[in-house]
Amino acid sequence: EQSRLQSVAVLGAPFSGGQKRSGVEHGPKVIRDAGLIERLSALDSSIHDFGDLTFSKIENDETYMEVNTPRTVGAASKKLSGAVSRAIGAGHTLVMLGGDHSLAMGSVQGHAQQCPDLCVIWVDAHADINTPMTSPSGNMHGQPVSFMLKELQDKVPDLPGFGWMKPFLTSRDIVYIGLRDVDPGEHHILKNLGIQYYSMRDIDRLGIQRVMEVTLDNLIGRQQRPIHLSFDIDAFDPALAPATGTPVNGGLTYREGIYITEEIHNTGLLSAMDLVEVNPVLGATPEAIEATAALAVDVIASSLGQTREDSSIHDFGDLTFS
Ligand code: HAR
Ligand code: MN
Ligand code: MN
Ligand code: MN
Repeated sequence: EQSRLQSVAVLGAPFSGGQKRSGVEHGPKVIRDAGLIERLSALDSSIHDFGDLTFSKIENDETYMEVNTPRTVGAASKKLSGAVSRAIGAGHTLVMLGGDHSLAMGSVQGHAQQCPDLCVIWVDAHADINTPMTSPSGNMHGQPVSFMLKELQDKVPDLPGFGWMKPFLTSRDIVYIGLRDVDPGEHHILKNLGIQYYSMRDIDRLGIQRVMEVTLDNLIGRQQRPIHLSFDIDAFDPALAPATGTPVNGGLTYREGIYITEEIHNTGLLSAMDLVEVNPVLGATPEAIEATAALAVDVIASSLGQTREDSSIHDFGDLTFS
């Protein structure tokens, strides 16, 4: 009997155009420097490092309907989408290293090109579901989900740079975990569309075990389908992940975060993931930067099968009973 080896593709997206704080484009480098590839190589899968995408500068990218740098963000996500679609099409499980969270438009859309029935688990302090009209900042990293949802089609204007992007997800295909900083317009959308979310308060009430049980039951209880995990490092408490652009107090503990990823791995359905918003420039000390990057590595390794119970596979053969 031949065991099928899972094949994992790692793709860096050094992009910061979805928000205003520079440094998040160095995320892929610091996550790799924290030993990502070595750690993944110890797992039962084959690792293909696809390196980093390069994004070209777009001149005169004026604000459009109060959205900042739409052409830059649109072009970056379009490029990422193509690369993700090719990697998934070639049979890999895809790991995207951001970069800011606007990139999820590209990664989820590219994934959906190959897997139209996918579902999304969005782990984040923020809902990232502002439309250009509800956004308080104009930053596109706070808006990616609104561009994906079919139900919001009429609420999202055609932006320059986004001709390639048509909504492909319904509000029943996504669940949020970790929310604690949701804008009024976002809250209105979540309630209106009946989108399922588990805030930090819900995790306090239910416990992370129950939250994952209900999340997975709702997304894959009736039909098995590919999972896209979009993990924003700011879901964690800032004490654990200080090097990020928009930290919010009261976040996930280490154990809650790792429990989420272990449960997702155990479904056997993880097809692609994003790890975004690691910004080394915003770490106060080298230790703060290293801790954030090491945490990102733990999240990815755990999503791909690293366990807290057994660090390696040992075949002890069979006992014999006389
Ligand atoms: N909701 C705010 C906005 O739209 C802040 C979004 C922030 N950031 C992220 N994404 N890191 O999760 O501007
Ligand atoms: Mn986010
Ligand atoms: Mn966030
Ligand atoms: Mn496994």
